[in-house]
Amino acid sequence: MAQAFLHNPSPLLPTRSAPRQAAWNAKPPHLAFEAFEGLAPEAESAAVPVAAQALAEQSVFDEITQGLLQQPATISPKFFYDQLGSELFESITRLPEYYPTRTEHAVMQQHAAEIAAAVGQGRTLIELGAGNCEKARALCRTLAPACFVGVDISADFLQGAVARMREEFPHMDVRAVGADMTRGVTLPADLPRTGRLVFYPGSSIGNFDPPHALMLLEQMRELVDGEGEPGADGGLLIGIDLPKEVEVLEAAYDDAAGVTAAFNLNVLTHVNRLIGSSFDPAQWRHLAFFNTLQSRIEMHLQAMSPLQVRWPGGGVRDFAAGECIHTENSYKYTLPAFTDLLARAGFSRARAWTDPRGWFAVVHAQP
Ligand code: AVJ
Repeated sequence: MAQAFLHNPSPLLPTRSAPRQAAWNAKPPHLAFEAFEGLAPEAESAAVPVAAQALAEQSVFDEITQGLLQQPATISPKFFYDQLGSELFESITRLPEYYPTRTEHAVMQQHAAEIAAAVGQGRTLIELGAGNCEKARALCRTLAPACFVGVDISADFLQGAVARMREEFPHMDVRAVGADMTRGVTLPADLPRTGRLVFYPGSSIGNFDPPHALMLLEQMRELVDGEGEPGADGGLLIGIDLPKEVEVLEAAYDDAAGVTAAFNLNVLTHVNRLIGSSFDPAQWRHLAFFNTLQSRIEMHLQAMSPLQVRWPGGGVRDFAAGECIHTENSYKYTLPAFTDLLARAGFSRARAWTDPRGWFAVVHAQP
């Protein structure tokens, strides 16, 4: 069964022991094979009950209000994606400054034949954070999977996208799962356990700090292992945004047209709807910068004057002028750092494709 992770109180224990044979690099750098060995002794993965799939209202209220009371205040980036937020994110992906989506697309196009050969045909394709399913649509044309499962926190947005997938691929078994990945994904019980390909594009893994990214990758490894099915022969295809010039990174998260600012500020409107709080987005401004030490873009909302935010049940938070709410991290991993994380999550084989500038990588990993 899928495990809950962000709420897992136990230490992050690697769950794999047996080192696999390394497949050494015999390709030019932009087609690099990454190889690694098993790193850790056998350890029991902590058994945590599967969390409810639906966004339980009480837990959303608790999660958001706890974040607002922290020092500094935080709002999880998963709350960006209401209907408008999902649409604003779609607009971001078309901005001239926002290179990740189109670079990932170019990498997938450029190396389509090799990627298809590596991952295999007729699979059960499971896309996490599927959104508009645009990337899966392109992948389905080359991979002809037997089954497609779109998983996204924005269930309504996903329904429309999945309906369009059914139209384009009438012979494919198409499913939609509305789920908050950070609480564990429960797939339909009748889903094949062998030949699964988990697809996690867009460098969304970068939204999690490395310990949480490790837990997510472990959960993905569980899913591709067919949740314990012997000979499951599964894989993971994942997009990774790589470190690059700070100017390029910062422009991508602070575009001239202000779409990213609108996207960031929209989280306040969404939070007002979710918990009944009193945020006035006009009192806040968008901040984005690269934190070099942590190799991450940080997005914040900064109060432009002293203000107070209230919510039902007597909740209140005062903000001084200039005080910030931290809304997002977007980690940029080097390929060696990321393949190390994959290895610790139990993926012993990985192969990466990148663009000529080395801005973005698509990685195929197998247990
Ligand atoms: C969807 C997490 C990949 O971090 O680049 C885009 C979200 N935030 N602009 C990213 C985002 C601001 C995006 N991910």
